[in-house]
Amino acid sequence: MSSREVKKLEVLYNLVQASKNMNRRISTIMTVAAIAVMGGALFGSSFTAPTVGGSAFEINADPIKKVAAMGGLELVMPEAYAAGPCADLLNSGRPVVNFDLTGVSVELPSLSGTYSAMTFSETIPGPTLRVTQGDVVHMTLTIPGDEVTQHGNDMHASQMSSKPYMGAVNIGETGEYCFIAEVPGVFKYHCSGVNIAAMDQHVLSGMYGITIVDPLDGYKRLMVEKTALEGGEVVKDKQFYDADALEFQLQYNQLYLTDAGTYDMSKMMAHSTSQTVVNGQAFGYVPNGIHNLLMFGDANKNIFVAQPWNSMDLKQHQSQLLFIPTGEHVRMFIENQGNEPVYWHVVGEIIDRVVQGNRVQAQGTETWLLGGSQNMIVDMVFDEPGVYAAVNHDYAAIYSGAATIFVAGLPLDPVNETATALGVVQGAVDAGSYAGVLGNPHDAVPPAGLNTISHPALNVHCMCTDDVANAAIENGALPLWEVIPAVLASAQG
Ligand SMILES: [Cu+2]
Repeated sequence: MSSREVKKLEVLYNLVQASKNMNRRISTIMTVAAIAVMGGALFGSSFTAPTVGGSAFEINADPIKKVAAMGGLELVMPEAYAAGPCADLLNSGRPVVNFDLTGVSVELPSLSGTYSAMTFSETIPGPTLRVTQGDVVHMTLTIPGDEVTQHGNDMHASQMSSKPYMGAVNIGETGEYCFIAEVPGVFKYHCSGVNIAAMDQHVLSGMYGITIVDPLDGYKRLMVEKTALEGGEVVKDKQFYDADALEFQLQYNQLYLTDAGTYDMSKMMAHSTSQTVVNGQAFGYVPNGIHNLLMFGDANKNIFVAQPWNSMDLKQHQSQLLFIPTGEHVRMFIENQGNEPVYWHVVGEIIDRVVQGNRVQAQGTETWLLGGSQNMIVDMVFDEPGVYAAVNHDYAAIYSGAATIFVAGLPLDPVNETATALGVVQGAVDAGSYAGVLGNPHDAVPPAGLNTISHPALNVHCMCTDDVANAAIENGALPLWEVIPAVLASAQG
C-alpha cells in the first residue's frame, strides 16, 4: 500500500470517527474495512477442498434394506397436527413467544462441493428460539407448496405427547402447537421426518436448532478458582464474575454424504462421518484470507493448518474467527445435534463451569462429554491473550471439521502494529478484542437474553441462503465480503 493510499484511509478513518456517534453501524463498517485493507494486497480466491474421509467401508446392508422396505421406522401417528392446546395457552396471561419456521430443501456448500441440505427457514442450524422460563411458545411450521417432502418439528423444550403434535405437516400446509417452557436450559429441536420415517436424513441434512430457556430469576454469577501469593504463602483467591456474559452458541453434527452430495444412510449406520460440522459448517470458524492478510500481508499464506473457506467469493460461507476479550465472563450454549459423542474441550483453557437445566454439573473440568441430543451451558473466562481451539476431542472429529478458533484479547502483534500505524486500533482496544473492528460471526451469537452483554459488532456468517444472509445485513451485521473490496477499490482509486 502506498503512502498516498494510507493517507486516504487515514482521512476515511477520521471521517468515520467524526460520525461515530451518529451512525455506529457505518462507523463499524468503515473501521472494519480500514483494518482489513492494511496489508494492501488483493484477495485471492482459494477454496481448497481437503480430503476428508474417503475410506472404504463394508457393512451388512440387509437391515437397512428391511427398514427401507417397511417405508422407514414409522410409528403409528396418522394425524397431522391436531387442534392443540394453543387456544387455552395463548389466552393464559403468560407471555407468548411466536416461533415461525418453514421446512425448505436447498443446495448448500460443504467441503466436498454442494450437497442436498434440508433446513428450517433456509439456515443450518435453524433460527435459535430464546425465551424465559414460564413463557408460552407458539410454534408454527409451514411447508411451502413447492417443497419436495413433508416435515415435522420435535422441540425438546416441550413436554407433550409426540402424538399427535409432532407429526408430519403436509406440503402446502402449516402446523402449530403451543407449550410452556417450564425447564430452563438449552434444548434441541429437530425435524421428526415424515412421522419418524427418514428422520435421520432430515436431521443429518440440516434440520435442527436450539431453544434457550433463560432461568426465570436469571443466570448465576461465576466463581473461578485462582490462587495468590500472600506473604510468601500460596493462598486461595476465588474470583467472582457477574451473571452478565458475552454469549456464543455452538451446535455439533455430522454430514454423511455420497460422492454426489446426497445423504448416505449406510455411512450413518456405520458411523462413518464424511464431515463434522459446527453450526452447519466444517472448519467454519477458522482464519480466512482477510486474517492471512492482516498477519502476513498475503491473503494466500494460511496461518492455520486448515482454511478451506478463504475466499471473499464465498460470501456468508467464508469462515470467520470468534473474538473475545480476556477477563470477561463468556457463556456458551452448546448442543450435540449429531450421531457421535462430543468430547468438548478448549485447547489451552479449563472449563470453569458446566451447567445443565440451571444446575451446576461441573467446575474446573478439562473436557465435558455430550452424548447425542445433549446440551450444556459452559461458563469460561479466558485468562491470557492468545489463540484457543474449541474441539471435539475425538481425533476423527477434529480432522473432519470440529476445530473452532477463538482469539482472546489482542495477541497478534503484526495486526496490532498495522492497526496502530493506521490509527484504527482504538475500536479493538475499546472492545478488548478484534471483534471491535471485524465483528463476531452472527450465526455463533444467540439472540439476547436476561444476562447478555452485547457484542461490539457482528459480521455475516452462516450456512444459509443468500436471502437469510441479506436479512442479517438488514439487521446490521457486516457483509465483510462486500465491505472490504469496496474500500480496497476506494483506497486504490
Ligand atoms: Cu424434515
